[in-house]
Amino acid sequence: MTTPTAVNSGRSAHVDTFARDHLPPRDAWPEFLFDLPELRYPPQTNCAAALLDEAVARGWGDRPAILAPGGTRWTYAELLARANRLAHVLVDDMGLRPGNRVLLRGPNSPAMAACWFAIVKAGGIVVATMPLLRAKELTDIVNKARVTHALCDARLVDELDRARAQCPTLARVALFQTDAADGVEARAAAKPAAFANCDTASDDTVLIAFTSGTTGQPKGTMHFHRDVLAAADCFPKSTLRAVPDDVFTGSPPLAFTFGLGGLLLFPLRVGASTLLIERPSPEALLAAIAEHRPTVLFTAPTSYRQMAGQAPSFDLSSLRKCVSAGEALPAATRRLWKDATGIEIIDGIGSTEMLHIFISHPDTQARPGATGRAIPGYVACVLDEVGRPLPAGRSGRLAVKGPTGCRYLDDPRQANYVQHGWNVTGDAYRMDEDGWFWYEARTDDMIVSAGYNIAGPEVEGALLAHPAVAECACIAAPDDERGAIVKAFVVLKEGLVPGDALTRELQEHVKQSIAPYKYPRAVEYVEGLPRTETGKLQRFRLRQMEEQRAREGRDA
Ligand code: 3UK
Repeated sequence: MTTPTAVNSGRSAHVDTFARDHLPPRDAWPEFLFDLPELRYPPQTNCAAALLDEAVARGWGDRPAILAPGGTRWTYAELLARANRLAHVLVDDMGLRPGNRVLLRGPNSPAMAACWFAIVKAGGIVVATMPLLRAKELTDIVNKARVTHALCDARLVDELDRARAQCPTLARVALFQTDAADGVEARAAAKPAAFANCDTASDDTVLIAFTSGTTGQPKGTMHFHRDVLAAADCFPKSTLRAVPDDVFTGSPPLAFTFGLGGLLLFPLRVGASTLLIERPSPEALLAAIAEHRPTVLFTAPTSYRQMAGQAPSFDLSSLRKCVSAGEALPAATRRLWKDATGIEIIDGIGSTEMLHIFISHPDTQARPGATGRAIPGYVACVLDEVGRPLPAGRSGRLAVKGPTGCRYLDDPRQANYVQHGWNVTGDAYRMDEDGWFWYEARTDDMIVSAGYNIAGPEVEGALLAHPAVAECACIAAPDDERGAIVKAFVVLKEGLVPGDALTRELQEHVKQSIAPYKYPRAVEYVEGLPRTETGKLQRFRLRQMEEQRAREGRDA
């Protein structure tokens, strides 16, 4: 369906119309903003051509594009040739038709990056999955997106094999990172280095990204070729201010749009390079930074916190810019990283629905505890219960609009995320007089105790500033008298022993730092906290555990 007034509508190249047929109805889309002239892409746009072929045409062919520990160093021209050969494998050998969905599965690696571009060049739709997903989760995704093809890292094929019996649409699977004769690399070697890119419309779907970490059926978010370029033309240019000599690195998987943008699209859009690390634990990341000297780092708040402790043993002097997203960045973590490296972290909130970051700040201006302001290209506000914008200072639901936005694949939850043309992220925020946004909590993580609204992350922020606390999570625990109380789950720093005296000290510390009524009335010491593969704290798991305990307590 193309409406004559729609911006950027082109001729679809999709012969397989599944994606177009399962977009939400037009009136359920958010409003899109294309005020910045650089965001008006030609009606026929293939984002892989824009990112790779055009980069080489621009004269960047000999610049480094993809790096990996172990010595891989591909130039833009080499990456282009590899992606082209792989695109031939997909089209000539595997029968890929424009609009088909291709599962892409592997840890961050040069081969994974080349496969991503190959799928896009051939007009396929990338459905990338986190390396740790199991057969059940893969099955749900394959069936929801009616995936027809898969490119899978040979080391991760077992779970995919287990899923296949329940995946009737998935007809063709090929493996990469293998020497096998029927592997992708061997087949690609016999193909030409040139490929005629699929002439996609700027509003053809190019990726379906599944959301991570919450309960319920996974939601697929659909993004167009133009969305990918818009994400790459907003945050990296206006806020990160990346330059061609930058070398990016970090931890988020390419299957998470935070990682796809930060570790692939953004560096290539500005002519920079990216160092892809397969197992980016805090230690591995620190070692890779010391050895390969990247300048831009993308990772999550907990990773910064863990790395800060070990930073003195590594040479991190190459780093210029550090981006944090995925969860709120506690002021204490911002401080630790600055003390360890001298660098002011760039916080940014993004979401799978919005594709990437929409509220952030340059490293030259930071307000500890605040996420930032709407970045150029986006507008944001705080809405009340009925969808009216609230004045500065009032807390409510964060809402945003810009060149990217939420389009769920065939999902009634579209009406939750998109209201009155706004994308409503599910976060409780406050905006100040200067347009800075202050994070409070996920709307469902708000703690209501004796009639007070308490944001768990604020209490966590206070606890994290205590020297004994390594990590913590604050949730609502059922309480007969108050409805709920704030309960803190605390992981202590190595060598420290829990006890009542410490609990009283932590409680006192919170009362001294924020409004006393917010202090955790219960503290439980734990060895670790439940997190998603993308590093997000799963507070709902702790909440469910407490609710279960309360039920058992009543039954006993
Ligand atoms: C939370 C934050 C406070 C917030 C993401 C950057 O995280 C990403 O996508 P998801 O779909 O989750 C979205 C939700 O995560 N969040 C993310 N960043 C922040 N909360 N401060 C932050 N800086 O609840 C949001 O609604 O997994 C992040 C780029 C791409 C992404 N997909």
